[in-house]
Amino acid sequence: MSGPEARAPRAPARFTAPPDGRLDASMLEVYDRDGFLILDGCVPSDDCDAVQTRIAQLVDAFDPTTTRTVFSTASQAHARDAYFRDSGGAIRFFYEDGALDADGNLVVPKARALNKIGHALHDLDPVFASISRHARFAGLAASLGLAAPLLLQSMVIFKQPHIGGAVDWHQDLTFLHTTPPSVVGFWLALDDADIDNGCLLAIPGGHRGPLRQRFRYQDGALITQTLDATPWPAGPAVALEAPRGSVVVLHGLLPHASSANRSARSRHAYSLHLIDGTTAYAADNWLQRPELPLRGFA
Ligand SMILES: O=C(O)CCC(=O)C(=O)O
Repeated sequence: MSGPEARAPRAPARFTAPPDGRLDASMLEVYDRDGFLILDGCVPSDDCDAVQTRIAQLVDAFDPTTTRTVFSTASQAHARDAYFRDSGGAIRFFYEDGALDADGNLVVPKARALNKIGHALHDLDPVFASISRHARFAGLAASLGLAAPLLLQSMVIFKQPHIGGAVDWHQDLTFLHTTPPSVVGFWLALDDADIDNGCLLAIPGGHRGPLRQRFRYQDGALITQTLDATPWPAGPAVALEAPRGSVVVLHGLLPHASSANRSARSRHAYSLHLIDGTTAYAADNWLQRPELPLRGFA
């Protein structure tokens, strides 16, 4: 299928976030139907400010000469680098495609060069630990039926003005596989996200289709294995426009993507992925944390 821009948007259902994160029957019905839920006003502005201040501090302290790893869902070039492979239990910085020249030098200031920071902010940084373990997220996880929620992966996604690249269509279970499937994403808009600056796109109901791929280790290499070649559903995608503070809940089998940021505005987001500790986490998943045990909300 062609890139994320190829699909025409239409308006998705949206709700005002319940303060304790506990979803009511109508919200759960929409989540079951569409595979996503937009919860407006979920995280107060002060908390978004605290997260953005912390991001600025982390970027300020980051020495850009310590890594050259570009994160690209198109080339998957990052998969070859130990810097990426070991990032499940660390706080690592990944560049946007095009941010480095052929000699590996930055062609834009470092604050505009980053694609993302990941993948254990929620365990290793106090500000991210606090936002991630807020009661509203614990309530959400409980409502969604996670019997023993574990916070697995966290990312700051920058989607920089003008150069922020597209994220190709994917299902999160591809990357964070459990048996039975349990991964769920909480995606927090730290800036207003809309069609012009590369908001999330999703295919409503697409979570009822099969898992298409797995991104996993095989003989020491990270590979993308096709499990099922069923194309993504043909219907139009929806643009999950999200004002700052909204949280989009994403089912692990939901096909989603985002287009490039062609605007002059940033589109920062914080994405947190949880699994159910009662399921089996695949030993060949890319993300492994041998030295940092997974924790829940306690
Ligand atoms: O923020 C984006 O553009 C993509 C995020 C995503 O795919 C995710 O959080 O699962």
